[in-house]
Amino acid sequence: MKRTLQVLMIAVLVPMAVFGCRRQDVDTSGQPRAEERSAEQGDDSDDARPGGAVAGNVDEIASARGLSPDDVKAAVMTYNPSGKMDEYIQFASGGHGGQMLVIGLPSMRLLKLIATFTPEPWQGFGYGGEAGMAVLDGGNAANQELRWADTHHPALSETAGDYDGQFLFIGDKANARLAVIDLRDFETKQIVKNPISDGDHGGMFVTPNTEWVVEGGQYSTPLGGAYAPMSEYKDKYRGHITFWKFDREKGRIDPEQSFAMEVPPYWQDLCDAGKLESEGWVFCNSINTELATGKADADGVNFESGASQNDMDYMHIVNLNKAAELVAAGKTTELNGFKILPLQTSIDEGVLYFTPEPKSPHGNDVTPKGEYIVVGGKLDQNATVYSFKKIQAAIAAGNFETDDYGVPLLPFDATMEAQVELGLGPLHTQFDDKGYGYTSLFLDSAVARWTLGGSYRTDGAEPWKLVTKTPVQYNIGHLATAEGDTVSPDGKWLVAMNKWSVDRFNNVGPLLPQNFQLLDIASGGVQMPVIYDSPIGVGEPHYAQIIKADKLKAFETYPEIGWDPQTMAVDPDAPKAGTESVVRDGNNVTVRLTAVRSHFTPERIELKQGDNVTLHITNIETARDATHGFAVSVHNINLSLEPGETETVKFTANQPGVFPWYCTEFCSALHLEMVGYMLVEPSSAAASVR
Ligand code: K7E
Ligand code: CUA
Repeated sequence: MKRTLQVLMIAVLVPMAVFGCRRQDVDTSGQPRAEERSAEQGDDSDDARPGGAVAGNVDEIASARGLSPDDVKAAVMTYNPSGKMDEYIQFASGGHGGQMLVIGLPSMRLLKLIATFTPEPWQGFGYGGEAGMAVLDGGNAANQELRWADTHHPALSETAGDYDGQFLFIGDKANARLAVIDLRDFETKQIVKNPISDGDHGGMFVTPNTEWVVEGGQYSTPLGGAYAPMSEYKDKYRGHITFWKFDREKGRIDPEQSFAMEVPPYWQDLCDAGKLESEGWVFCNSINTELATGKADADGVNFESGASQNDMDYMHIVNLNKAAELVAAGKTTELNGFKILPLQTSIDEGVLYFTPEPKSPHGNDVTPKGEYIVVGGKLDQNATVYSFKKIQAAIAAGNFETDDYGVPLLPFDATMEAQVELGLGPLHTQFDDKGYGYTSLFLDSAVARWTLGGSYRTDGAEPWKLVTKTPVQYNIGHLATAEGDTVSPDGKWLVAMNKWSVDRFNNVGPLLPQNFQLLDIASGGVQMPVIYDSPIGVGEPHYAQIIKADKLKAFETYPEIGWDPQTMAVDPDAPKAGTESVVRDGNNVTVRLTAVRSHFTPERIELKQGDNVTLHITNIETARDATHGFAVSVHNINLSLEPGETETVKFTANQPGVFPWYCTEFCSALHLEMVGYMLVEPSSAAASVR
């Protein structure tokens, strides 16, 4: 009866009051039907497209807007009319926004921002929902609640070296943490804090079957949070490369099975996992092999020059399979309950080698078949290519000296395959399906395309040679090509992730957005034109990966009513329609709520000041996009309940008064009526005055 009345009310009220337009029909949800929605929007059109035909012809419009034929081509290549999906999805770090960006290619439209390390109200992440709070708290340091991150390198899970579309990992450089996102619902499921270090940079990179997620350190400190003065830098400070074990079944990192390698106190930098030929090995570049300790008095040397004295730093070459065997055999020590493979053990057992790399190295990218490693140099003009075979030969021949810590140092000439002169400040390299490498040139503000050698060259072109450069605007860091760091790059699209945008966008004040520029690397012959500029105004992204969209198989709604996204199963305790209740046991009150267009059940919660409240709420909708919010005024509570989802909030009703709660998603015509009241009766007359 109640339901019938509601439907009736909606049918009467909606066309009059809300949409106020003719030919409007409604279904029981209070929404216009899809066919009518598009017809309504295009009143004057004779085609099915919203907005109808474009006035004037293309040439006139282009000329009026001052667009060149190339501009028009670029527009046609990137424009998605309403309803057309993108072919690729880019997962980009959101930099110090602590989030992940999901961007469609080639349209460059921002599809979503995934709340990761930072509370985010739209997704109800970190605003009372127990699951999200637990995820965020999992990333706390010993004595500090952490609520932001500097995200650098996302890593999509891989199967046999190819993205499988299941999971996404992202590292936090500021606090040495790692987050796991499940791509079934694009939600963050786990954050883990490195127990032995508070900083990293060389993560996250996965091994070809995602057994391990690699986190390389950066600014060395005494491990485990110990104290030592900088005068004891050489002896007491250490770097780390941490290997997190991923349990794909559970969709979680297993810290118990994870371990860190102790390495010398150089500043480890980017890592990459070997693949195919080099599978089982990991490579990390490093800086500050000078062991600079900075300027704190007149005699000191600042890091900027102190850590740039040497012509060569050391690539770290790690036999991960061997390291894992040693860990399994118990050859570890423990620090803060975490397994450590001691440096001396790695040296004795042939787990760690170095080879020199020029000149303030950065970037470390394994070629698709795994036989070369490409390293940039921030103060160099070459990309330096190392051969995995040559590295192995040098190891086998015992062709090495040792560094100051006794780590075998393989001679540069013995491991280097080629140096490719590209321009100033080569950083990061990606690949395509035609045997080319693409390297970002920070100082040049350009993207270089160059020929790989060896088995990649079947076209007779000269190997290891610059082919072309495209200027980008400006100061490019990473770049990403479609599946460009997998065993089978697609050879389409390149996104230049530029640090500075300077004059590219309208002035929005002194803090400028970054600039993602889309380059067409597939259809322009030798040239790689920039065809789209996309401002990124939420933090400074570093790396991104681009996956074929059809590999992603995300839920459209949660599979069943009462779904707990944390366990990815139905919560047996989830409120369902007809089981709603408010149950008091002393001063513990359990509230079981449901939400559906356009009401909560129940709509009144009567509490006494001091009650401990546990509130379970289920969105019992099954329709796609029928999300409801749940926000309680001045309690810092806001949930986002996607269709089928169950959430739990716990709080103490300390504050007497009357607190409306309401749905924060405009879910239906009577969304404003989707409200409830929480009444908290004061414990005494005095307490009722605020
Ligand atoms: Cu070059 Cu953190 Cu990968 Cu930035 S790093 S650019
Ligand atoms: Cu539910 Cu608005």
